[in-house]
Amino acid sequence: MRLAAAEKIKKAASLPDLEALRISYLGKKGELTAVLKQMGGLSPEERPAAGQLANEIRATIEELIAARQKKFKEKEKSKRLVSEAIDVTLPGKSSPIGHKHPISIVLDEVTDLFIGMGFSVASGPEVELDYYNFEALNIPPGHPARDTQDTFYITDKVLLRTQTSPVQIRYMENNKPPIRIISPGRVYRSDSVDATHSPLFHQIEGLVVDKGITMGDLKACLEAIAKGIFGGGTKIRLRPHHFPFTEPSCEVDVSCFRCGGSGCPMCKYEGWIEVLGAGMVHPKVLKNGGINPDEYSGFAFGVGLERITLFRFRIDDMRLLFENDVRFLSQF
Ligand code: 2NM
Repeated sequence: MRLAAAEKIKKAASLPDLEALRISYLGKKGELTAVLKQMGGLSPEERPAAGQLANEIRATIEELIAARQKKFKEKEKSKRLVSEAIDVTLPGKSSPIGHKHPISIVLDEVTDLFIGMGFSVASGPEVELDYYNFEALNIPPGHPARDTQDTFYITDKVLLRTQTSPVQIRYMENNKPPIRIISPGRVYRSDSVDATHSPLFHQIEGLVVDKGITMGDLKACLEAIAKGIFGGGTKIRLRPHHFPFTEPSCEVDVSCFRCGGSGCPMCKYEGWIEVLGAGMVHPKVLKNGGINPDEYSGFAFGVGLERITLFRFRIDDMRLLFENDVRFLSQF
């Protein structure tokens, strides 16, 4: 039996084969187990020798199986080491991390310029009350801006803000002068999409209120900002205009940053490019903000961020800023 078992164990081709052999000899119904069970039939003189032999055979079979098992396991392990090998010198898979959107780049630049001049940043709701968006800003009922053709109304009294000036009314209600804030954010107007319009765009508005603020302060402030954005050689020009919330009001042009003012296709040969609106805050608007117009005066301005971004990066179509095609955005 010992020889037969040794031969079979040598020929076993796998771990399960070995286990089957172990059971066939040493299991409950195994050959050797059967021999041991018959020992009771032997005479007392025969028993010790037979028992010793049986134990030796068991030990031999166990040893042989264990040795084969070890070989199989080693073989399996080296196979696994080969098949699971990792080349740690291969380059890793990189995850692209992207960068700021061009609108955010310009927003952060402009914000930094204002912060450098002592302004802080204020924000407020995009879903706004009619009162803060129009009434408090001295925009009377019937004014074209209030038309449902131009403004997204949610109810009679609730709308998507069309400018960020409501933030400034709210700020005046809650803060005493001196006030120096900018309010950047999304604004909404019922416009069709084209190269220069989008129903959602971004504005930065600014408000300064203190004793003795004049149009001279307005001009100096905006000139510094224009130089910061468009370069140190930039000049500004104020043209009379009308806004309901400022009096007097003006539009502000910057000297063309492409030709320097001599005239080119960029400025349509005018030498100047319109960039923002501004003015001295209307006394009624100050009053609506809880500020006494006999004691205080202020200037305010509003600028469209998309327009500035298009100029800044020489982009010719606003739609590119909203389509978010990575091939386009990755250029900035
Ligand atoms: C503009 C042009 C002129 C403006 C006015 C105010 C407020 F709330 F203080 F009255 N905020 N922003 C303003 C003034 C905005 O945008 C073209």
